[in-house]
Order: sequence, then C-alpha cells, then structure tokens
Amino acid sequence: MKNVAKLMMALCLIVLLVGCFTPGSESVIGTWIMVETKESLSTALITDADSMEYDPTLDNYYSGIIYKITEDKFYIYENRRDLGFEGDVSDIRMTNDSLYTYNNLHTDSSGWSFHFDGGKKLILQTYDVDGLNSILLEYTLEKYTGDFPPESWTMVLEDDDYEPDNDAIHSSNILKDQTQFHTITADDQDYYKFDAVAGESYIIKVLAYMDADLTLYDADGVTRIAYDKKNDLDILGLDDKVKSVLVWTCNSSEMYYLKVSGDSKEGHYQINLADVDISTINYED
Ligand SMILES: [Ca+2]
Ligand SMILES: [Ca+2]
Repeated sequence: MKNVAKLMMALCLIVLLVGCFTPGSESVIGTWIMVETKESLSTALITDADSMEYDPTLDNYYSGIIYKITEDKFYIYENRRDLGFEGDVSDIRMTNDSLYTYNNLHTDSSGWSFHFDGGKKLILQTYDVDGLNSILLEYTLEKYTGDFPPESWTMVLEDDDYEPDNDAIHSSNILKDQTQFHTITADDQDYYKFDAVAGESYIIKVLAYMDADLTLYDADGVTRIAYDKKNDLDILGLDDKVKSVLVWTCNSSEMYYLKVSGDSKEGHYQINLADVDISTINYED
C-alpha cells in the first residue's frame, strides 16, 4: 500500500511537471528547438539572404528558442532572464497536417507552410513588402528532447575561469590561432592581451548569439585603435555566428589589448585571433 501511495505521488508529480509545459488539456504535437533562421528578400533582380544557425554546443541552449506546437496554438519560449521564459503565443493554427494559417488581420496576405526535411521541420513564411518585393522567412527546427525549461534558463550565468579580467591590468593572454570560450555576465567586460608583430595583419572574431562589442587598444591599454559592433565590416564568407570582427595591421611590435562587452546582454561567446593575408578578404559591396 505504501508503495502504491508512493507511485501515486510520483505520478502526480510527473503530471504537475508536464503540466507546467503543457497547460490545459491541449494535445501537444511536438516540441522543437530553432536551429536556423534564414531571411531572404526577393525582387526581380535582388536576392539577399541572412541566416543564423544555432549550435547548442556553443551555449547549452542559453539562447535557444523552443517551440511547443499543439493542435490549437503555437507557443514560443525563450530565455528572457529576469522576465522568465514565458514567450509569445503566436496566432498560428494548425488546420491540417501540412498548413498553418495566420489569423492576424494586419498580415492577411501572409503565407505559412511547413514541411519535413529529414528529421528537421522547415517552417516558411512569405509576405509582401510593397507589392513588388516579398520576404521569405525560413525557420529550421529540430525535435527538442531535453528538459523544459533547459537548465541554462533557470541558473544564474556564472563567471568563467578567466575572471577577474575587467580591465587591461587583469587581462588574460590570447595567442595567435587560439579560440577561447568565455561568458559575459551582467555588466561584465573581458580584456585580453596579445603580442603583435609589426607588418602582420590580424583578424579577431567574436562568435555569439548575443550582441557583442569588440575593441582593440594600443599598448597603453587605453587608447582605442579600432572598434566593431554588429559585424559592421561586412566581410563576406564569415560564420553566421560572428557578432563582431576586427581586421588590423600592426605597425609596431608590442603587446596590445582587446575588450569584449555584451552591450548590456549576457551570454556565451567564442573569441578567435588569427593572422590574415588582407588581400584575401572580400567585402560586401
Ligand atoms: Ca567574462
Ligand atoms: Ca570580465
């Protein structure tokens, strides 16, 4: 009897836990995580696509977006830290196994559809911009089988082992051809130092899902040489997770400094320093 009571208690707990993610009696069709989003602008002459592929191994779902699709609604959950993780309930309804309709009066020309590609689900949305141009949004989702919410959404983001590194004096070394993994916590900034050789050119990249600013300082650790925010150099062929990048040619062999800050965002990032032949770099027109 005691065992039966324990079993009932365990079942109640499971129902409660599942209920947190499955409110009401809605039948859940699937739980998915966004792994790629691609936006294309199409006209008679121009096709321009931006895409972002999500890699859970970079940040353990910290910046992932999870979708729960029920028979009636389409729930979007993301990690919003202080605001919790309750996301939007999109006004999309599954009318049959191959079509969503979008019941927003302001975008009644929008078209939604989905299909499966291997184990992935591709959701497509097309809408007109001005009668001539249309935008195509492609969302690629993979089945999400982890806990909900992911552990990384509920735990406070911890400092990495490089801290404290919030000024040039406490900067950590980064070597040429090295990639390091760091975190930016609230109000954090991370300083690096590296030996540069006169005549050599360097490319420094920060890969993340959050916005990340990158600053290069002279040997005094204070005088700013270069700065990038939001990948403003428009270099072609970079990984879609590159959030900021600097290309710089050293004039005097010294130790120089770098700073990464999160632009008031938190998250995980990679930083990579490499030498580069600048004649091989191609920029967008
Ligand atoms: Ca840090
Ligand atoms: Ca720091």
